[in-house]
Amino acid sequence: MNLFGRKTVTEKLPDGKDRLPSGQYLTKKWPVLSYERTPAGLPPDWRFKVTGLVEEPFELTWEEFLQLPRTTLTADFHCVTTWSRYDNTWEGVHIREILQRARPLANAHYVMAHSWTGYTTNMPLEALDDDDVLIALKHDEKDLPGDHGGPVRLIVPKLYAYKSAKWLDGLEFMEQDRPGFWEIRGYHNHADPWKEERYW
Ligand SMILES: Nc1nc2c(c(=O)[nH]1)N[C@H]1C(S)=C(S)[C@@H](COP(=O)(O)O)O[C@H]1N2
Ligand SMILES: [Mo]
Repeated sequence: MNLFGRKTVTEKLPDGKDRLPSGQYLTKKWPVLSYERTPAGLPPDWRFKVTGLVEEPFELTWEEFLQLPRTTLTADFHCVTTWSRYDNTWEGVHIREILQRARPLANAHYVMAHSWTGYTTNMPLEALDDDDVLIALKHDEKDLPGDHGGPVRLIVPKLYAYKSAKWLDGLEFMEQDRPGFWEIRGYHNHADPWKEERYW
C-alpha cells in the first residue's frame, strides 16, 4: 500500500523482470519515430535479400514473400526515447521461417537489418533468433501503416525499438559486429531496455 491506500502493483514478466522497464512510461497512442521520410510504398524492384554468412542465401519477390507461412503474436514495444506501448498484435513471418531456410553458418554471430531507405540496425544473431521476433505485415489486424514501416518491418520486442527496422528489405549475416544507423550516432549497440542500454 502507498500513502493513498492504493496497492502499488508492479506487473512482472514470466522471467521476473518488471513488465515496464525502468525509465519508461506507458502510452496508448502509437508515436511515429523515423529519421527518414516515409517512403511512397514498396519500390517496384523490392526484394527481401538474405545475404552473408548463411548456407542458403536467397532473395524473394514481394509475391514470394507473401506466400511464406504467417504467425501472429502480441508483444510490448519500448522506444529508447522512453515511451512503451503494450500489447501490440503483430502478424507476419516468424524469423525462424527465414532462419530455417537460410541456415546461418557457425561463424555468423551478428545480423544487420537493412531498410530500402538506407536505414540499418545491427544485433547479435542470438537476439534475432528468438520466439517473439518476426517480420511484420500487420499491426492490430490492420495492414501496417506506411509511417510505421508498412508494408514490411522487423519487430524485435526485447530490444529498444530502433532495432525494429521499418521498411525492411534484407538481413545480412556477419561474423564481426558493425554498428547500424543509430548505433553509429550514439545509441547503444545492444539496447536492452531492462538494462537501460540507451546511449553510449
Ligand atoms: N527505417 C527506420 N526504421 C526505424 C526507425 C527509423 O528512423 N527508420 N526508427 C526506429 C525507432 S528509434 C523506433 S522507436 C521505431 C519506431 O517505430 P514506429 O514509428 O512504428 O513507432 O522504429 C525504429 N525503426
Ligand atoms: Mo526509438
